[in-house]
Amino acid sequence: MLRQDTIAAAATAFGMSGIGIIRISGPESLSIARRIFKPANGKCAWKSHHLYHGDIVSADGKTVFDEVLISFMRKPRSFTGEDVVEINCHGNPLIIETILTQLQESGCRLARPGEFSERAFLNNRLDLSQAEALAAMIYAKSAKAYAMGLAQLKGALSKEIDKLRLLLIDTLALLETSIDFTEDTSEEKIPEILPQINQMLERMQSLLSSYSSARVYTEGVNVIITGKPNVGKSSLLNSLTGRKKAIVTEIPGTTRDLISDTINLVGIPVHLIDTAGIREPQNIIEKEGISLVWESLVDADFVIVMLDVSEPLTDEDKIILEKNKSKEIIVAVNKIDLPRAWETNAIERLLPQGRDVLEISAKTGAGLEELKKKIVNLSTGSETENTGGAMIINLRHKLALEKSCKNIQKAKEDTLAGVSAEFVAFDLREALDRLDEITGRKISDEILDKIFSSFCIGK
Ligand SMILES: Nc1nc2c(ncn2[C@@H]2O[C@H](COP(=O)(O)OP(=O)(O)O)[C@@H](O)[C@H]2O)c(=O)[nH]1
Ligand SMILES: [Mg+2]
Repeated sequence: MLRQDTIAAAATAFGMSGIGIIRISGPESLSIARRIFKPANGKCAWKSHHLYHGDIVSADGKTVFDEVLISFMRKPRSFTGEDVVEINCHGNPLIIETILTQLQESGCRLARPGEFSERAFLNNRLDLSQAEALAAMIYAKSAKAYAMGLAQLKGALSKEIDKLRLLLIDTLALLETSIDFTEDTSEEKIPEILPQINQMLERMQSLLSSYSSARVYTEGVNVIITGKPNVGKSSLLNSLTGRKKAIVTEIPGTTRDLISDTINLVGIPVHLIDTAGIREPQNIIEKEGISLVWESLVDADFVIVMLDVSEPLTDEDKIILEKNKSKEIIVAVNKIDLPRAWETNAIERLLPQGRDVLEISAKTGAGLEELKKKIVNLSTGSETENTGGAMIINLRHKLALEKSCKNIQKAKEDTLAGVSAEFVAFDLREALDRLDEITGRKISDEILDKIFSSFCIGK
């Protein structure tokens, strides 16, 4: 891959701000910067990692475009590992556009999305999982997701993968000696590799199990609010979010579309989805609305089934409880501010074992704190095992690790079945390749392109 050209892009978001930063990387960074930068005091020593004050000017020096601070970071001590110049200009897209145009006229090419990170990776400044961690941090929607990205950037995952890699290489080495020196395969004796294999499997499985708990913080959980019409589903959505997103009326069947809004509960993005009330539909619109509910239930991490305590229970309530029996549910008995038509023990036998019932009022807010706590508890139910701070927060990593784990599992079965060492070694080598995809030690250009092109420009 030819990487001789010099690239430039805005590193800060498009919009008005105090300052905006333009990043330039490549062998010509400094000479290009010299052409368009006029130091305030007439000269500039361009010492590495120093900040200089001056103007960005046209090539003939006659037009001033902005007053800036500029810095030069000599390779390899820069983000990309190449010569890098950063211009701190004023944060207006018009100014940034103008400076980028000047840079292009002076020999820079506009960077593709993720190209700075890609160069950092190709110059061994970061491994692939760390480059992806940067993206995860930038897109993090909660403090916890951000912290997990940071841990990965600092190498928590890379270290764990490296440990697994060394174990694999040691095991392969053991196997390979037996392959090399045994001529007569009938006498081949597979060395004792099961302890290593078991250790690897154990580490991999706990790493894999971290994914579902990490996902709770990175992507959040989908919580569907369901129940028959008029039990207060839309009111609950509005009370929990503090916004008036869903229309609330006393007319049953008001909500038809799925209405969703996200709240942050102790770092977990909780996507609440209000739905049409479930009953025998009265018209085609309501019918469509109700079929949307059944479809959305498939994607639900869990379900809040709402009941109205001020009205007698009906078959509709029972059907809804019955249909959600196999799911993680929270039963919320609403309208406790009104006189009761039934007592909570009336529904206990309708529920699966161990499900408790929360009493709330979407109107007064009673019980909503307990409801939030319950949502958090259910979301974080599958707590992480101890993986030394390493977590899998990225689907690509999870899939690669799963494949690697499968290969090792196969190697284990073959070992136990007394299959020839060569076959076992083959599986272990496959497992190693999958691990190397995570850190990018061994990965196709095509996959690399795909990963980096999903990053934003200027990263
Ligand atoms: N008193 C009382 N009324 C409620 C409560 N929750 C909802 N309501 C009323 O019940 C009716 C139906 O509420 P809505 O949220 O539209 O129910 P949905 O059809 O399940 O979405 C409205 O008139 C609400 O004001 C509550 O906790 N207490
Ligand atoms: Mg509604």
